[in-house]
Amino acid sequence: MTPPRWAAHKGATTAGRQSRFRGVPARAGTAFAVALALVACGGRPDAGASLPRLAAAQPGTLQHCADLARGALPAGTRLTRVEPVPAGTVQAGGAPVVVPGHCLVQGQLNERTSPVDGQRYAIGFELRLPDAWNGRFLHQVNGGLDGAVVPAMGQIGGGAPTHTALQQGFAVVSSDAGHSGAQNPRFGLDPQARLDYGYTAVAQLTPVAKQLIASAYGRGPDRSYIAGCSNGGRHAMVAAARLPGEYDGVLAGNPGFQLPRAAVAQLWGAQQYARIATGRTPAGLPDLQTAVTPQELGFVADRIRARCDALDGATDGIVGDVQACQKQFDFARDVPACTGERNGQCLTTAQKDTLARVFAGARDSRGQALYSAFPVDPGLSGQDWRDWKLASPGTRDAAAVAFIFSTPPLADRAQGLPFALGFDMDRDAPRIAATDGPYGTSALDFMRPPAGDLSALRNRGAKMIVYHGTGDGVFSALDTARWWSELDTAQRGRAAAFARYYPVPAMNHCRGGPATDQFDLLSPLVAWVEQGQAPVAVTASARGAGTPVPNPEVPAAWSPQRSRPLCPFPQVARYRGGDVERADSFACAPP
Ligand SMILES: [Ca+2]
Repeated sequence: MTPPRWAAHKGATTAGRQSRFRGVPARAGTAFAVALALVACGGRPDAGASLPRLAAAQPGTLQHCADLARGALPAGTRLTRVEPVPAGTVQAGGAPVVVPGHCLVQGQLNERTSPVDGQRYAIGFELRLPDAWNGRFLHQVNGGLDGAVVPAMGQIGGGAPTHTALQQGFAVVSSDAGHSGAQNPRFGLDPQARLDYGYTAVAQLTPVAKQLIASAYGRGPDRSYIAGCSNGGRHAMVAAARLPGEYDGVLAGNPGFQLPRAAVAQLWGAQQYARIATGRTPAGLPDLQTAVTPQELGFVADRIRARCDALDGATDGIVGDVQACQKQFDFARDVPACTGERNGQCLTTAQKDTLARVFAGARDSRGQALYSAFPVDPGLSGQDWRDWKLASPGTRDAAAVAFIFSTPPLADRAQGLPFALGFDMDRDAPRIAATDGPYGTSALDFMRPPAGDLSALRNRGAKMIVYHGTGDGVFSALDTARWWSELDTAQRGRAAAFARYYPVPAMNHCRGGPATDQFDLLSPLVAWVEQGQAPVAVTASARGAGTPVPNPEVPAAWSPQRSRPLCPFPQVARYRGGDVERADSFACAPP
């Protein structure tokens, strides 16, 4: 097979990169202030003091829009739409979004016909270039199986971000990662489309977007960022490892950085829940929705709170010390077993065993871990958690494993829930690490960040923020904590100098759950990269009743806009007295 095409781009952009990324030493005074802040919060005083500081982005003004299509375009690029958009409100994803005046550019990159499946493929993209530019570029990386050019608004963050990156003046690009939605999941039959989804679409679009930005503003971006959640968080983590020279700031939310493993674990989970399902689907298969009811999961969440809520110093409905809770809670001991009929206030022994097994993590018949354990967390009462555990395995995960992650693809098997329930954890799971014929790269290799300690990213002065809802039903926050701890070990205890991980207690997959899920981690990332201000506590708010985009899972007992500090792992938000609804009554403290 041909080598990944991004390799050619890498060499081609190196020369230009030297002049763009001007590292300047951090001023002594600021470094001292950062050190003080870190000491105050239990960090290391030397963290980051010796790393270069990248120059702050400077504003610019849009010089070209409609005429971009008539200028010289990057190789392999065809623009399909270029037009100015006046300031106002536009529909994006079925919802109104306020936008500044900007230039909308849509196009196709690397249009081709697959020699394997005969389908037409391209990397479809959209670039939104604000008239008043802050000098920054944001690559908005998207979720799921990709396949849609999500409007390039830069809606980055947890639930309902208050202001988009486009509104802040970023030039934003978004793509479908190399295939259309109609090609989901069958694009996995084409080896190049697999690679594009894994990492080559981001790698190839990055220099194209920068070149178009340079044409539009008369200069390229001063600073470049990449941000996304879920599979988008994975894209961001992969870019940190594979493209350390391209992005100055990386924001990865609920990252599926081991997506093939997590998807296999989803199928394994379906098999566990199938054993305790009491109902049948119309097709006669186990109805996973009957394995455990929402009321029963709410009851388990209450039992987790009973053991773990107070560990952070406040009995406030939030388990802030998620790590400590893992040692405190025991399904067998802490969840009452039903003595009669299921009534929502007990679990059967089989249900308790199943939940304990699912939280402990998927294993093959020899006991080898297939993925990660999951943190016990009251976020399991969220609808999103339930959807991932009980609905997704027979749809999204089965399709992804069959067509995209298995080598060769398992296209001839019965698909959907039968595929999930029939997937053999000993014989089939190793297919995610296999290569065969035209499929010369395994799913683990094209989906995961390559192994390494990210020193190339660190040494340039780039920064990375990762966040993860601890009530995520599909990607485990424990796996992300493990990732950060291993990075910290590889960096001799100094990973916090350039990479920080923020767990979001009880938040589900990217948003939702009984959580404070509204936050802005992009602004702290920019301040860290460009001003040397290392982030510590970052305030998150609940979206209770009456807020602009309410989250119905915010408990009625909470203030609708309850706030909490998010703390860099392994620190924990501990109560220090005062109004329990306010973030400033809590402080980030060592575990
Ligand atoms: Ca608490």
